[in-house]
Amino acid sequence: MLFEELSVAVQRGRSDEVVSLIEKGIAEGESAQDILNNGLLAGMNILGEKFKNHQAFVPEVLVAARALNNGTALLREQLISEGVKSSGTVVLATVAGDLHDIGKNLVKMMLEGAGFEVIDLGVDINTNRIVDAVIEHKPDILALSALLTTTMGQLAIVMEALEEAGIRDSVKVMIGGAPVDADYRRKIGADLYAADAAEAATVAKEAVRKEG
Ligand code: B1M
Repeated sequence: MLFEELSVAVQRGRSDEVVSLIEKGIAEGESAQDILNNGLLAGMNILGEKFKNHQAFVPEVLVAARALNNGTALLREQLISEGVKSSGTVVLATVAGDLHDIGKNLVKMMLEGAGFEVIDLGVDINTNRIVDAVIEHKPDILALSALLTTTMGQLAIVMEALEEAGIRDSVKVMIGGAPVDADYRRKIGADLYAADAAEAATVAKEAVRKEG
């Protein structure tokens, strides 16, 4: 019932309601993962289907995304509470031309939960800035998100730019986002792929452990 109410509140973009339902869920002992998956993301998936079928439009999706981000911010402490000491450094970005940040933000939380220090460059980040950030921060992992079929090609462009800058071998590149898969990772020569935020944390930890 609570999850259903949360899902509806997300779809309607009611931030205040989302926040109070999450507080209620936490008080009733629901786990942060269940609140996220069965309430917040379930609601966004329903709206996403409507968006696809032209039954919902950009302004509604934007308001829902804001409500969802407010909700995940509230769950943040709980989602990362199992965190351990620093596992390494990650530079994280959504690629150029792509404004989607909900998935990236979840990946950030899960990586922090796994003990990584995350430098989040934000959304719509051009290749030069990404390369500069790798040079500046020397991360163990460069994590890149792409949500559109029209922006996934940017991942390949970043790979080429890392090569050209002579820093390709200094960093493991992890990619993710709805249109991306393990085959695409192989195609562009990235090191790691994860299907969701929880897997991103597991894969990143494993990669750093092997390296160390
Ligand atoms: Co956009 N959009 N959108 N949108 N939007 C999608 C992605 C779309 C699938 C909707 C649809 O048609 N069904 C479609 C893409 C189609 C395609 O390319 N094949 C689409 C489109 C077309 C567009 C526009 C072009 C619409 C338009 O203007 N005509 C436009 C593009 C804007 C741009 O980026 N330049 C656009 C705009 C927007 C909004 C701004 C309105 C809003 C974004 C707001 C925001 O992010 N702050 C929005 C939203 C919210 C969506 C949907 C509804 C939801 C996306 C989302 O946040 N999902 C989406 C439909 C859908 O997915 N159901 C859609 C929840 C999130 C947790 O999942 O991001 O997949 P996701 O992240 C997952 C995994 O992918 C993975 O882990 C995450 C958590 O488990 N993951 C990684 C993500 N990054 C990872 C990185 C990793 C590892 C895993 O390692 C580094």
